[in-house]
Amino acid sequence: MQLTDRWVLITGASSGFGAAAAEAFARAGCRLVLGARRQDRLAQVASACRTLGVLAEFHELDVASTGSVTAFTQWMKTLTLQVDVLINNAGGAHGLDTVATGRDEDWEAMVQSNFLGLARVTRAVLPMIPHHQGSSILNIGSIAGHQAYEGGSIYCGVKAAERSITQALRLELNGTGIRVCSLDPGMALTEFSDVRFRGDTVRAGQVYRGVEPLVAQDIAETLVWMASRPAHVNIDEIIIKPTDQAAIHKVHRRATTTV
Ligand code: NDP
Ligand code: 8X3
Repeated sequence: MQLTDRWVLITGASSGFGAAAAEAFARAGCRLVLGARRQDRLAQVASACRTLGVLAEFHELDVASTGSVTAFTQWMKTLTLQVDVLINNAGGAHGLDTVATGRDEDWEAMVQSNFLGLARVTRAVLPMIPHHQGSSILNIGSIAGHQAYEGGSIYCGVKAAERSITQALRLELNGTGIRVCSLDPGMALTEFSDVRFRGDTVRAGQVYRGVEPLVAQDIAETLVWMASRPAHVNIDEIIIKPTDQAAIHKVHRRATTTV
C-alpha cells in the first residue's frame, strides 16, 4: 500500500525509535505530526524530515497528562482532521529495582507513559482515524511484555498491558478496517538505558557490552513495512530481537578489550 501523503502521528518522536520512524515515514512521503516533551529535540527531528520534502510539524506532548494530550490534539486539528497511522511509541523504563526496593515515582512514570499514555492518546485520536482505508494503530511493546525479568516487574507489567490493550482494541475496532498491531523489540541501542539508569552512561553502556544490538532504524523500517501492507492485512504482532539475543536472559557477548 502506498503511504505517500498519509498523515502519521508519532508519540515519543524526540529520540530513538520515534525519531527514526519519523525519518523513515518521511522517506515514504508521509506527512508527520510529532509529539514528545523535549521541544528542542523535536525541532531537530522535524527539520531533518523536512529536508526530505515532506510536511513535518511538532508540538509538546506529555502522554502522562490528559490535559497535554487534549492540547496536542486541538493543535493537531489545526493541521489535519485525519490521522492515517498512529504510532504509540512514547515510554521507557525507569530503574531496575526489585519490587522490594522500587520507588513510587519510577513506577508511576512507567505506568503513566507506557500504559495509560498509550490509552489516552488512542482515545483522543481514534475519532480522527478513517475507516476502511488501510489505517493503522502501531503500538510499541517489548519482549519484556512476553517474559518478566528480575528488576523489571513494573516495566514488564506495563509492556504486558500494552499487549492486552492492543488485543482489546483489535476486538473493539473489528469491522472498522483499522489495523491494530504491536511491534515488540528486544535490546536496541537508543536512549532507553540512559533513561532507565538516570543518566548513568557507564551503567547504560554495560547493557550493550560485546553485543550487536538492534538500532532504531531496524524498528523504523519494520513500522513502515507494517503500515504499508495491503489494507486487508493486519500484522498482529512482531517480536524483533538482535541475533545475539536468543532470549531475554540469553545474550551472546563477545570479548571486549579496554584501552
Ligand atoms: P528513547 O529513550 O530514545 O525514546 C523514548 C521516547 O519516549 C522519547 O522520545 C521520549 O521523549 C518519549 N517519552 C517518554 N515519556 C514520555 C511522555 N510522558 N510523554 C511523551 N513522550 C514521552 O528510547 P526508545 O526509542 O528505545 O523507546 C521507545 C519505546 O520503545 C518505548 O516505549 C520503550 O519502552 C520501547 N522499547 C525500547 C527498547 C530498547 O531496547 N530500546 C526495546 C523494546 C521496547 P521526551 O523525553 O522528549 O518526552
Ligand atoms: C526494552 C527491552 O529487555 O531491556 O523493552 O526490557 S528490555
